[in-house]
Amino acid sequence: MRGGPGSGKGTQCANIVQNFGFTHLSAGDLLRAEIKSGSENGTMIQSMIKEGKIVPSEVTVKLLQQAMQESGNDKFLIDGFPRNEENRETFESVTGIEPEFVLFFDCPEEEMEKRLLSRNQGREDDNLETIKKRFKVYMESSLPVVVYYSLKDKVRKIDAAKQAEAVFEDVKAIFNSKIE
Ligand code: UP5
Ligand code: MG
Repeated sequence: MRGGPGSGKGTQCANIVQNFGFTHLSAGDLLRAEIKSGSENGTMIQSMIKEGKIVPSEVTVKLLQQAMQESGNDKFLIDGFPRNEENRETFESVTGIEPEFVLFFDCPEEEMEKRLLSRNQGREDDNLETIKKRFKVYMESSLPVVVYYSLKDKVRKIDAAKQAEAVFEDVKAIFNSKIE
C-alpha cells in the first residue's frame, strides 16, 4: 500500500485487517518500535525519520522479514513500503515476493498536511518542517515506485480525500473483487 504522508494508510489498514484477515505490517511502525527498543540502529533511524529521509533498505527489509515470520500468517498488507526503487528491488530480491496488487491512496497535499498537523499522537515527524520534507521525498522517490507498478498493471487507485468511511467502501470493493 502506498500513499502520501497522512493519506490514511494506517487508518484503512486497520479496517482491512478486521475484514479480510491480513496481517498489517507498517514499515514506519516497525522502525519506530526499533527506536523504542534501544537497538543499535535506533539513533540512526530516529534521525532519518526526523528528517523525513528513507532508512537504508537492509534495515527495513530485515524488520519486515522478521515480522512476516513471527506472524505465522501468509497474507500481508504492507503499509508505507517500498518508498523508493532501491527499497523495492531489495525487498523483491531478498524475499522473492512481489505484491499481488498495490493500493494507491491519492490525496491532495493540503489535506494530508491538515491531517498530520491535527493527528496529535506525539510523532516526532508531525511538525510542519518535517512534513514538507516528507512530501518532497514522497514526490521524488516514492511516486516512481507507483509508476513502476502501474506499468505492471498492479496499481488500484483510491480517492483518499473522502471521509474515512467512504474510502473504506472503495477499499472493500477492491478487496472483494480480488478475493473470490
Ligand atoms: N485520517 C485518516 N483518514 C482520514 C480521512 N479519510 N479523512 C480525515 N482524516 C483522516 O492518518 C493520518 C491522520 O489523518 C490520522 O489522524 C487519521 O485519523 C486521519 P493515518 O491513517 O495515520 O495516515 P498514514 O497515511 O498512515 O500517515 P503516516 O503519517 O503514517 O504516513 P507516512 O507514510 O508519512 O508515515 P510512515 O509511518 O509510513 O513513515 C514515517 C517515516 O518512517 C518516513 O518518513 C521515513 O522517514 C521512515 N520510513 C522509512 O524510512 N522506510 C519505510 O519503509 C517506512 C518509513
Ligand atoms: Mg501510517
